[in-house]
Amino acid sequence: MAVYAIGDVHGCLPELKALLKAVRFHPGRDRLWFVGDIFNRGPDSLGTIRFVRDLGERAVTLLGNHEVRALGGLSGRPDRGFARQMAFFNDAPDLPELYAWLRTLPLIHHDPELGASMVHAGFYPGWSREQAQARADDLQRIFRDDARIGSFFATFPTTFPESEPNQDDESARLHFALAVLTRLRICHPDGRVVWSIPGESGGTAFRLAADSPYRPWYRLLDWPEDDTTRIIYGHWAVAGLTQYGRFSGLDSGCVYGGRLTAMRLDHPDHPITQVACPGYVSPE
Ligand SMILES: [Mn+2]
Repeated sequence: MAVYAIGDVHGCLPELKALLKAVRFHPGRDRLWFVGDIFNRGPDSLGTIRFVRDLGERAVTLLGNHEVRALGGLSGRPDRGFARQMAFFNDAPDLPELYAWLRTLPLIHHDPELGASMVHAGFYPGWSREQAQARADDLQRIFRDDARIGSFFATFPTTFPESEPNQDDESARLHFALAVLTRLRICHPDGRVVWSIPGESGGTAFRLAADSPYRPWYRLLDWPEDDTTRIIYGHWAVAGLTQYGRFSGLDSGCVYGGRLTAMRLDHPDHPITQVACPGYVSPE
């Protein structure tokens, strides 16, 4: 059995199929880990969601910020981005099934046997592994609960604090946690989150200069009990394929004309596999 982690697909179904062919993915034997953001921006979002969903137990798929935006929109709080970018959902006769599937997806996947963990964007440096997992579990319970998902997104803010809100504001804590797990890229050296840099456009930006006062989140994470666990993340297309110690950033900008990346997890020395993409959209 081979296990492959795959970077942000963003609706690039032809490239995903080419990548699976390149690694000789065997559906009866192998497993896939998707780092999130499987749809939006690329040429076949609905096809990609259905393809990945139909892999069933052969794939683990995380919620990325695009899946989260879809959950907000489909649960009754379409923001501008949802209305502008995700009209394809209106054309889906199987929308109820797709929405139901999206609501089951986790925010963190950890496999102790394989010695690997995956998150879409990153972990807040102030959390232990257990604290990160507890918040992800709380969020997943909300998304699966018909009575709670609507109000969670109805009160979802557009800006977030630099540090985790204190314990008596449960809703603010979970909003912050969701933003961190699906959007984090950089922090102040003391671990406070930097959500935007003045003068930079945000979104896909954050190409950190060598003399930047900020740090990528993974350079601040100190989980000594897990120093052998590899951590797989996506979301940072501008940084491209990144290897920093035990951290692997797999968003290599497929939909922007970069590549789609597969990393074999059960054989750490196995070379990375990539397929090129023609570039369906320009970075924002
Ligand atoms: Mn993302």
